Amino acid sequence: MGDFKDLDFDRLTPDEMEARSRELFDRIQRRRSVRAFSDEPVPLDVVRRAIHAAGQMPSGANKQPWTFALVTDPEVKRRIREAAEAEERSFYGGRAPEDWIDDLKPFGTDASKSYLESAPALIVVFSQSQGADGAKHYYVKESVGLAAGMLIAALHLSGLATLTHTPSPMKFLGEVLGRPDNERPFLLLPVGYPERGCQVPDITRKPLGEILVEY
Ligand code: IYR
Repeated sequence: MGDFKDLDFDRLTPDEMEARSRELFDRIQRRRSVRAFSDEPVPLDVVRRAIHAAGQMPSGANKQPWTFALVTDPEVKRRIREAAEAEERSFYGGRAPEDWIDDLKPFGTDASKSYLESAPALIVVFSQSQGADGAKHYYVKESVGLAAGMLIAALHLSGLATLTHTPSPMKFLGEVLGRPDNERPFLLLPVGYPERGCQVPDITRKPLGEILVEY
């Protein structure tokens, strides 16, 4: 057995719990994916801290099977945009099944991805199928999904907008960024401020009664 230490845990009063949970919900409820980014620079230490927060998530056997690539270099962003748009052109130009294209209509998306250059930062989340030394990793997708969710929440709560962008296939991201063979692209996250007058699709989330079953 490994070493153990005392748990650091704040026991809140019921009133504090109620107030905190309401505040968090009110803030997180307002998060929306943004596709029109201002090119205004963002405080990169805030972005780095959000990545650090993402890295606090639980993972299979605490292997922490994630790598976060923070891209601000305009030339690297341009290369990512070019490669992503090539994939998206083939997706929208015939590779995607008709019902998928229909499901995307409310979002007004197309193969043009100018936000990959206008957003001041891109974060590429990589999952590690195994350690750099060949060590076994467990529940990799689940672990990286947890970290990605925290990253999005942390950026939102820090005052930054994001988009979860998943060009398919995403293999080019590992190539452009020169990542090692044990890493697979999981998510591409443009980060920045919304463009002035930014519009978002008028969609809603399911009410609690539709997503919760209690026993
Ligand atoms: N990757 C494409 C298509 C796309 C797919 C889903 I599922 C979305 O929720 C949104 C877009 C694109 O980014 O345009």
